[in-house]
Amino acid sequence: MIKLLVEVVIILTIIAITQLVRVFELTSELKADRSNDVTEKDNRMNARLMLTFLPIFFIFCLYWFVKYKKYFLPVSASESGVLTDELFNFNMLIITIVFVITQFLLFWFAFKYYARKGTKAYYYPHNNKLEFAWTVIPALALSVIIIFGLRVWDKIMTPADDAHSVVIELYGQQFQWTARYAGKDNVLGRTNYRLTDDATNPLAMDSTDEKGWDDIIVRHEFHIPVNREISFKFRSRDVIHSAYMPHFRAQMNVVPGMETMFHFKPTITTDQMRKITNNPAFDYILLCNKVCGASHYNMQMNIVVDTEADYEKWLSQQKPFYAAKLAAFEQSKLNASTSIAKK
Ligand SMILES: [Cu+2]
Repeated sequence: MIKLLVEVVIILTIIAITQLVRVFELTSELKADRSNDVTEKDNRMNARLMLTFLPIFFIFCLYWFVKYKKYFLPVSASESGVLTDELFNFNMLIITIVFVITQFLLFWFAFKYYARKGTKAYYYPHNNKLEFAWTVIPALALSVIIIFGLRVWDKIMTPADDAHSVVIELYGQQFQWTARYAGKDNVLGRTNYRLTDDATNPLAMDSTDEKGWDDIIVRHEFHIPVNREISFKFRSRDVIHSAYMPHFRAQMNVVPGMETMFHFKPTITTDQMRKITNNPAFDYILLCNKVCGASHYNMQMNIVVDTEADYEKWLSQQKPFYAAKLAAFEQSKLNASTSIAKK
């Protein structure tokens, strides 16, 4: 009831104010008061202000661009990222040129054509040449952008050659990432979501698949070798996540019920990037870029890009998830071959 009364009061107040303004307008009209009319002097002043704002506006834009440049990403650390950057910069170049021209004209025209006594706006309804120009030029510019974009997309999204890549699965769940390496056979073992068990089988691996016995599960931080193609397979346990590795210009949706993929070749090791960015604490990072729940902001994992030797050393220190099964399997193979040799 109180809510309704408040609403009625608000509406009545608005009506009262409107009526008051109307009364004020009518009385000034009766008194032939012209103090509220826009004069040529006012127009001239506005025009000059427009001209003053023109350089101020461009200086303002430039200032913020330079001020926030430090928040830009450093150079791309992957081969395909360089292509993405080229595409992005090309788009930004076109946008900047159009922005400068249109903003300049906007302020300049407001200054040049302010209303003067005795002048009338020129009625100019149609011009074929102009119509042609502002249809064809943007169409050409868009075609170039789209063709350039499709070519880059094609190069980046062609499926990886898994046989010659390091195969890694990134598993997303609320709210953490887990990496699974394909192990010596470079093939990821089968999974089945029904087997998910946080304590014993967090990635829902199917233990009957031999290919999975050498798979390695890693949390908090994962390593990749420099200058090798890395083929990522993404899987989600619960909702849609998005694997985002900004320094490699890589992002892919991680969708429950289906496998998505992305591949890239890192070109700069973590140590090199620390020198480039002049930041000894720099780390590559994997983030979630889909708002996936309350702790989405904290869903991240460090990535270390190693030299080939460092990577092999790190990998040799990791234990396969089914280490015992693998050992037994290898032992049985060994026994079989020795028994064949004995025969
Ligand atoms: Cu997420």
